[in-house]
Amino acid sequence: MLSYTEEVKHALENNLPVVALETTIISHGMPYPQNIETAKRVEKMIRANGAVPATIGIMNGKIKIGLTEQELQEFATNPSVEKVSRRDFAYILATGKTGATTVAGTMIAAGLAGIKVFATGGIGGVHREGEITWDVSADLTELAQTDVAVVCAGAKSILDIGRTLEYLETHGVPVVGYRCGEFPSFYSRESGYQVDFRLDTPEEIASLMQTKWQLGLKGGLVIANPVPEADALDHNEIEQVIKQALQEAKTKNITGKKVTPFLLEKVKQLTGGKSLETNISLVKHNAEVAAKIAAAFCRKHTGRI
Ligand code: PSU
Ligand code: MN
Repeated sequence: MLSYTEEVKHALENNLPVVALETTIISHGMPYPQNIETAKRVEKMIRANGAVPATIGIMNGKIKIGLTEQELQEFATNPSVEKVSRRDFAYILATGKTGATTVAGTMIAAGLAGIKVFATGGIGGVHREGEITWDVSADLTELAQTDVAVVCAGAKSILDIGRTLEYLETHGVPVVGYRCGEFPSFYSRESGYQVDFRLDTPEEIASLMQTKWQLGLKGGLVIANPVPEADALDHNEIEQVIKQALQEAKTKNITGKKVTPFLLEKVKQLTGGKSLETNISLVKHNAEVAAKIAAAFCRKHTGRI
């Protein structure tokens, strides 16, 4: 069921560093043409930092590990591409539909392919008022069970960050700050919450990953990498925008898997596109850091240190 591009196949067979990338961010997280431009630039960034990019999605009954340019284009432009989390995975695969994988969906595929590092924008989490709606992203339960390190810019404050971190603690998922002590909130470098552990080098992160998995402690790690200072948005300003977006989602009765894409699009509109620039910048930065971590993990793993 797994289908690899030549480049990814060669890298995996030769124990070279590989970084997984998701497709939901392309199909449901950004508008065209910025989505395809970003997808290509992110792949380039990973290659420039010594790793091979593997963008993951589902097509024609196959789990694609690595996409051709034409396939990337399909994810970027076809509005009928489904959003695939753990719940949807088998259905989309079995029916031959095209599915863009979320953080959870991409972790499942990366886990099957033996890819240990994954770069994304932000992880899903416990939504605000989640104690009433029970809207908790399957990204969190996936992090609890699948052995992949997820490099992200934290979680958006469309979520309840405090409860998201509590959930991760309960499930034994380490939240590591890469060169930061505060957990970032995607558009801004602040959230008011601390990370569990701060580490300052890719080598230290690779050591933590290796030790965790050698101990048989199943599950992922969150590697929080704040958006570059120059592209960060003001925390208070974005908070106002998010409140407005959440209000509109409530009025329009948006529920289930539509919630996150709806809020992302609203925030983009309300910031006049500024949030999209920030989004692109942080994804590229995450790709760079993920490539360095993948390279360090490979060196450790193969004893080439
Ligand atoms: N957060 C972002 N951008 C995104 C997503 C989250 O800042 O594109 C996407 C990711 O694919 C993530 C998914 O895994 O949304 C979470 O969706 P849900 O809350 O429905 O689990
Ligand atoms: Mn949800």
